[in-house]
Amino acid sequence: MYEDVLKQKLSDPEFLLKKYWIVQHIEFKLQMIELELSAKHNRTMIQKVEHRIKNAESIARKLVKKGFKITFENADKMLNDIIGIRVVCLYRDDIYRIADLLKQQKDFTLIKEKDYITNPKKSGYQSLHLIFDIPLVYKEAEELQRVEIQLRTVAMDFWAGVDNQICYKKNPAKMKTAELALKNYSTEISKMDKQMLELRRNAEQ
Ligand code: 0O2
Repeated sequence: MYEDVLKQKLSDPEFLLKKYWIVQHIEFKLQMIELELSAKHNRTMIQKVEHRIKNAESIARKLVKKGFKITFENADKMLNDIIGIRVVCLYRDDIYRIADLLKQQKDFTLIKEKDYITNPKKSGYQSLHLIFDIPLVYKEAEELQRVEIQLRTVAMDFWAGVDNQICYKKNPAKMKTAELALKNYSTEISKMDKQMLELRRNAEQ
């Protein structure tokens, strides 16, 4: 019942258009960032950019998990990641270069930063999460849109993709062996990311 109302409001064309407007705005900023950084460092920085607008089922699940009633108002106010953007690059240091330039954007207000690279989650998940408020201006009106940008290396992205299919949000009782293996692979991936970075730095000398 609640979910039907939520679904209906989330599929409203004006609601969706505003979300995609912001996605495009961020993607253009990322293209500018790529231009600036690739010119400066003489190599490609951003390997891949993905976006998704969170669907009604996922929103409802997250609201319940956070202890909120399943309403459109709660979804809009309480969740940071209805608009999600993922930026994937080759090296750990590039993540922070891109993040710094995102934080310098005059129209982006940083709400929260979660560095799961320096402090990986218990699962082994690694990424840098930046949560921004970004204004959307139409005629006289200005409204803020909340966005989560996840930045990670190709290796971290590979790990998160496998974890997503096998463990994340799955029945914990059945997951013990896979969880343990993934936790170990997360440490291996972190080592490999550091070795790849070293390789690049040596090649640059
Ligand atoms: P989906 O389906 O990817 O959208 P916040 O309210 O911002 O303080 P939040 O969003 O509750 O905190 O938590 P968190 O832990 O920062 O997670 C945000 C997102 O990171 C998740 O969104 C996932 O996309 C990703 N993530 C976090 N932990 C893991 C993990 O252990 N494994 C994988 N594969 N991804 C993870 P959603 O909404 O949970 O999922």
